[in-house]
Amino acid sequence: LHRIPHPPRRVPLLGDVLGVNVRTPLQDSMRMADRLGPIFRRKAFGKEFVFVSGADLAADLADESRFAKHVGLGVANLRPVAGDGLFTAYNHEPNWQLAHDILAPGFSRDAMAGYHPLMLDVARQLTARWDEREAAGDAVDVPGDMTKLTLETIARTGFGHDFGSFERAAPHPFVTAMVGTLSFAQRRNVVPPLLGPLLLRGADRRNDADMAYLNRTVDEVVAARRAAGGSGGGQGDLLDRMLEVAHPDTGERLSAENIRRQVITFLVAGHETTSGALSFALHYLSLHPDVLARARAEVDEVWGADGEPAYEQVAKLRYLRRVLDESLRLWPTAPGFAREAREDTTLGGVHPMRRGAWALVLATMLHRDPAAWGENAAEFDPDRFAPSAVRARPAHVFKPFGTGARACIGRQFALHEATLVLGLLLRRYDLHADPGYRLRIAERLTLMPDGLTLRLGRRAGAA
Ligand code: MNH
Repeated sequence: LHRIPHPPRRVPLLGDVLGVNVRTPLQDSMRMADRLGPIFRRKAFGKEFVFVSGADLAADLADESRFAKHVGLGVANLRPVAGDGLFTAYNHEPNWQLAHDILAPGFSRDAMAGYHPLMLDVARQLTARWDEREAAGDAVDVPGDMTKLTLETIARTGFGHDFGSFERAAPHPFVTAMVGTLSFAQRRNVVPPLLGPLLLRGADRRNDADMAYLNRTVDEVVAARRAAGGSGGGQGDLLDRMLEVAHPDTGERLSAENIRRQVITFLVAGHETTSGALSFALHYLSLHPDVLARARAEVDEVWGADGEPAYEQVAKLRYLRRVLDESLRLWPTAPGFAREAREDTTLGGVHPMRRGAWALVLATMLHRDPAAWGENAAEFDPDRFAPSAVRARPAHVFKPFGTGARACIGRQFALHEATLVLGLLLRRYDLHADPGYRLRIAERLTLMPDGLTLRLGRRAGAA
């Protein structure tokens, strides 16, 4: 460890707490990475945490033969909510492989094509709302509306459930409870374990109430499906798979308790990060009229000026996909992931790691490493994702969806949904940024552009 730099002034017992803000642990770490380089450590309450932000070291951590996902920090703090659900399961827990094998076909091409009409329905609820806003001359609350959209999308495609988000002025209580548990899990990282009971007492009680609300909500969704005896759609959604499908080799099924964990996992993991990705993309589009014009010209060309896009027409929006990738590069909405050594090994040929030792990859900084992205890495430029530019870069430098066997299972789902929605919005509206807005990042394990609003114009003649 002594080879790894750390901040200069350390406080006895507490560690590297100087200049640390409990609301922005990630942005604090980003500043430390700027000062301390591609690998550094932070000490908190007697424990050392190693952060990796350099492209070479992150690429080494992507070696699946020597490293695996580590369930630590924020992810570990979510265990009380998500238990051994896919996202929070330890690698050795049998329910990970079982659930992975049962649910993976729910993200196949065929499955996605089946979700497409439902995604369109939800997107049309959004444009109906935005039409009203536009007509009234009101700005739209971008993260708020994107969260409505993505929550409805995962709830309806995955679970046949309608939260009625667009019929409400305030966020659905499920969202409030979820944000509460995510923020609580983040805060537990920055509060000393011994003081936790004292400092978090009120918050603890609120968190218990939030978790109880989440459990109650998913129990109702599952009970409704059991009572209906399956979705009856023939297609089979994620919930049908959880309830009815046995493992192809072992014949084993998910337990009722594990299904509860999976439903919470998918309702949360399936919308929060996509909402942020859409919000950041809209922010950058509103600031880059040239990029917006090019993306919109592509939509007009591939989709035409009206009519609903078919499933296959979404992936054809190549340039719009680059806009999304570039937004996820600058602000990967799941901003980091942890990797542990499977055996004693040496990271990057320099740093010895014992079996089980782990490091957190700061995706936000990996995505800005000048060695991989050039000196202008902080600038928004979707052409970085043109095929020739991608080929010219080393592997493993773009990781918004994590890496290896435990990478995001919902990646295609998120990309399809986000590209579809951005295409529909660009075709229909002009986007006007608030000239006074400066990007602020809200952290609650995931990232969101805080307070982002846009004014809309209706584009003549476009659906
Ligand atoms: Mn998703 C894992 C990012 C959308 C469901 N997701 C991960 C990981 C990252 C991630 C990073 C790996 C975390 C780790 O290594 O500890 N996910 C995203 C982003 C988006 C996203 C940036 C949107 C943009 N995720 C989605 C969607 C779903 C989903 C949509 C579901 C419909 N994600 C998951 C699940 C896992 C996961 C489930 C855990 C997979 C596993 O460990 O097997």
